[in-house]
Amino acid sequence: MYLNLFSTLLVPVISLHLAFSHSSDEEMHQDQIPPPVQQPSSEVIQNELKTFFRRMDKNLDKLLSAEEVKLWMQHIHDKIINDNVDRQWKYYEPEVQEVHSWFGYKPEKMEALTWEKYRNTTYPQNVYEENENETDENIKGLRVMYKRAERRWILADTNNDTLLIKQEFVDFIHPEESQVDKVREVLVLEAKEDMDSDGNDEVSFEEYMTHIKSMAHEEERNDDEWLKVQQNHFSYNLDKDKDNALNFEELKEWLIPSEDRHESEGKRLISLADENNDEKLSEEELSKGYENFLSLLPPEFWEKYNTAAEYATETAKHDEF
Ligand SMILES: *[C@@H]1O[C@H](CO)[C@@H](O)[C@H](O)[C@H]1NC(C)=O
Ligand SMILES: *[C@@H]1O[C@H](CO)[C@@H](O)[C@H](O)[C@H]1NC(C)=O
Ligand SMILES: *[C@@H]1O[C@H](CO)[C@@H](O)[C@H](O)[C@H]1NC(C)=O
Ligand SMILES: [Ca+2]
Ligand SMILES: [Ca+2]
Ligand SMILES: [Ca+2]
Repeated sequence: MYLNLFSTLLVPVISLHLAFSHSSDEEMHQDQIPPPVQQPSSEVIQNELKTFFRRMDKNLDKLLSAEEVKLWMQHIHDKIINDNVDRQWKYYEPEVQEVHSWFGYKPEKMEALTWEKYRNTTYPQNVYEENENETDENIKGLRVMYKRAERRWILADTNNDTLLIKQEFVDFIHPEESQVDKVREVLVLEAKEDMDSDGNDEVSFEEYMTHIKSMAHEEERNDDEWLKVQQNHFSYNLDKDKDNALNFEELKEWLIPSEDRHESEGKRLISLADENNDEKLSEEELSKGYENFLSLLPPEFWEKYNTAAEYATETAKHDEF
């Protein structure tokens, strides 16, 4: 459940997918997101990790503590979020206009984005101009996303002026980062809508398994051991009141854990490679267990490889014609 590293970087900058790249589905299944098409070699990764080891090791004791790993993960995470918001904000070309700030009485000149411009730029016209007789399944699917976007927009628009300034746009794109409980909860609503197929406002065990299987790889779906792990996770960790269904609160605790995810993830990462059990990582331990630490590498590192992969895909596409 750590950051959405690969999916954030893999998809083209300007796509619906990216605008919703923190949709609950991906939040839940990040470990199943495929790595970049063009994988860097293990030597390259190990070297890169060594460089960052020195930057992570704040107190220069040549060991990484859980706290140091946590701070680094926060740093990488913030960078990914900020880069993503910057890119999208630029793409939508917000216009400078007079905006009422929260504190001042006078309007300020600021960049702001209107819903109409966002909508027109993101969706085809037949998505937002309702036609009750629409038969195209693709359009129907986009309408669901459109409605969600509308709901997010209203929640993110803190001063209710229908415009989003950049600060509000962060909540729109990344509700999970919001300081506002109501904004974060929109992810729970979206997940519930995805999974609750009988519409009784809860996610039953069957609905949960159907969803988890639909997100999994073929081999996993047919692996009894894997199924057992998912079932146990539901029963022992998620379904707190043991009524065999997930209510809103249970879904919320799953999707937006109240504990500091960087902190628990830092401890977990260390435990994966801590051979001498001192609860710290040496450079050697990091290097040996490098496969566990891909998420510690910054976005620029992966971008290099994705750009190459995208180029290859583009070239292949052109070759078809
Ligand atoms: C958005 O598209 C509609 C047509 O669907 C058009 O009438 C309107 O002027 C457009 N607005 C902007 C801001 O582009
Ligand atoms: C949708 O279909 C109904 C019945 O076929 C028809 O009466 C109605 O005018 C149609 N609506 C639109 C917007 O095309
Ligand atoms: C905006 O609207 C919401 C919901 O109607 C309300 O709770 C909130 O206080 C409003 N905020 C401002 C700044 O008017
Ligand atoms: Ca606003
Ligand atoms: Ca249900
Ligand atoms: Ca329950």
